Amino acid sequence: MSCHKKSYITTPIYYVNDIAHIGHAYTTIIADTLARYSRLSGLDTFFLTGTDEHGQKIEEAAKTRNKSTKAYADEISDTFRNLWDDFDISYDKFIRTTDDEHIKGVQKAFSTMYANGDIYKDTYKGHYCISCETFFPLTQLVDDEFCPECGKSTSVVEEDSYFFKLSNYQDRLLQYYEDHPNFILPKSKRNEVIRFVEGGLMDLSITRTSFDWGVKLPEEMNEPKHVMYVWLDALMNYITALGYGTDDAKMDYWSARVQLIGKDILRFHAIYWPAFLMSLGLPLPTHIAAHGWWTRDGEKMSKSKGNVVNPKEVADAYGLDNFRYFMLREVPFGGDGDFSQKALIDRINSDLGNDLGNLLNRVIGMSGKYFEGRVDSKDVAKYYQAELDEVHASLEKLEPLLFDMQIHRYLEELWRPLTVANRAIDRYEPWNLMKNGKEDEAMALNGLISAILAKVSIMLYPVMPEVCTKISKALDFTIDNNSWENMAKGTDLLEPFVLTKIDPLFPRIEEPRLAQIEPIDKVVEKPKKEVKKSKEKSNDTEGIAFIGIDQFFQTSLKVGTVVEASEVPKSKKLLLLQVDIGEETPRQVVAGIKEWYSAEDMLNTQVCVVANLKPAKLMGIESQGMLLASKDKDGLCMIRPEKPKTAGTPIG
Ligand code: ME8
Repeated sequence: MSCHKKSYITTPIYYVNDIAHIGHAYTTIIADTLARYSRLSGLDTFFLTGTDEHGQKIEEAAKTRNKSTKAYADEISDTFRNLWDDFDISYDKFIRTTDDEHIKGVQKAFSTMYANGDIYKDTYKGHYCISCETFFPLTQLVDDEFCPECGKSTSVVEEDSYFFKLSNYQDRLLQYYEDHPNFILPKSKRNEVIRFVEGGLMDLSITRTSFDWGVKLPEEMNEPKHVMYVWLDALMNYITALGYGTDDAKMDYWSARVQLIGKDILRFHAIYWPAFLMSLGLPLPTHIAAHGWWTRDGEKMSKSKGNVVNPKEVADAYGLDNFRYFMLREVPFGGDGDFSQKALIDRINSDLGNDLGNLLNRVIGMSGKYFEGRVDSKDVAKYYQAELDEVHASLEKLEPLLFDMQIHRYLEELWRPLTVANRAIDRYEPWNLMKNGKEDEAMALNGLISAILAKVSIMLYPVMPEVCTKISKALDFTIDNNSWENMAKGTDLLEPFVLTKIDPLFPRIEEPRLAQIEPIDKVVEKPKKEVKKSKEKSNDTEGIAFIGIDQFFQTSLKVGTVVEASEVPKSKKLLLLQVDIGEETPRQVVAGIKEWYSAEDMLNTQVCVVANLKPAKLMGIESQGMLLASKDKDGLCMIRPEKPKTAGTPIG
């Protein structure tokens, strides 16, 4: 292939505080799909993944397991790499932030930003959440203590620190977002970032002195006590992997085409990272694409919550390609998805089995019965031009959908040609064509169906490489840049060939294959303290934690009427409500519902209020109750009485 255009695709580098779950697999599988598509379409592609190994969180995780930090990091980093190898992830480099070249590159970046006047020394005083490796001002803490992101207790930090002049970049960043409307995908996330930056950027503390598991400052700084802030260190991996600061060997791959992340780390990638790059005088990536959460029973799956699903177990039980298809098809990119075996089985039986697998069986049956397996496409256009046009029109729409991160729509659109094919068999009835002596038409139908299967499997290959390779073998063609160019993008059909019979690709699944999806804790031993805590919680039968009726009645639930509603200034999530619950004065409730309800929507509506919760502060505002609501993949809705009730009426 003569095209040398470069394409660089990255995943986040994952923390080695615990092993991978399906959230990590999701990010990596999307990135792998993009990388495979890139290569198929003839781009010179470099795909990077790896592990993030410095910082206080890792140091503490190692300590609780009585291991040296490096030995612990080595062990967990290997589990990530082994999983990606098991999953045949087509990465070109697996970077570790403990690699020498990376460390040198980060130091070079620090020196360059310092020389450019973007770094100065001062004292940092504030709160730090170790779990999120993030500094928070007091005003953002819950109850003056707890992290607004993960709810864990923060610690007060006062130490000498170097700062990066992030505040200097506010205007340039806003200008950049405006000039590059597709920089942050999906678009809804872009608005969030813009609002945040408009709210004002504070300079960023980028070194720490209270621990030492990190990259040291460049020698010329003569500051042996300081180590780099883990996010500065980590973000630089995207360029140090290309040789930044050492041999620059692959820097011509920069800038990246797509940097894939989860929405938890959008701020770091859409604000800090571009500002660092501007300071270094390097171009910015084309897209920062942030996907949503995989949840379990509505809660974000996370290593620290211990509610995670082991991707290997799922892939072993249901097939790796099926699992890949499910993840990418089930959830619109950017939205959240609850993981369920039922949804996975439905996708396999329906989309894959009924639509795709069955079509292959039909063409195997048809060509076997009437033509001893032979397929010839010479008359396809003569008899089935309308069907071909429909198929090509669908295929043409695909590529922009993929790089716009509308992967579920890509797959949806890719299924249309399969519908055309299945419909053509039903409509033209090959058995009748044969009975009526229309052998040419029947053979052309064979050619049409085979061509559709070939075209679909080329475009599906990046998502389901193994299955599509099997289909291509049965249809005697190769999936590569040539067939992509000529058959998937172009209108070529298959050369005459003899179909090879293969076993059904998607045998029907009647029952869930995993009795219960094991929490991943079973695989890696948890620190003793946490195991005990989770045991204490579960005096349960089959996963349900029962409570007594008295315990239930300890919660005071009341119907309330919202009598005032406004937005909490500078908050993306919070509304401030005054709720009448039949007391002398209304209760002030700060509710995290602004993504789904405006203040106007809430005014004069009824809600269900937990009335005896200890008051808590959210963004410095006291909240004296909590509203009942329910959230699934389509969003959040309030729980309300079916008919109007007097404010203060008890629920129970
Ligand atoms: O944040 N659903 O590492 P991390 C979907 N080291 N994706 C999920 C997920 C879930 N429930 N949980 C995690 C870090 N992810 C830093 C990154 S990059 C310079 C440094 C995925 O191990 C998602 O991609 O906490 C998320 O952004 C990433 O794992 C966080 O991984």
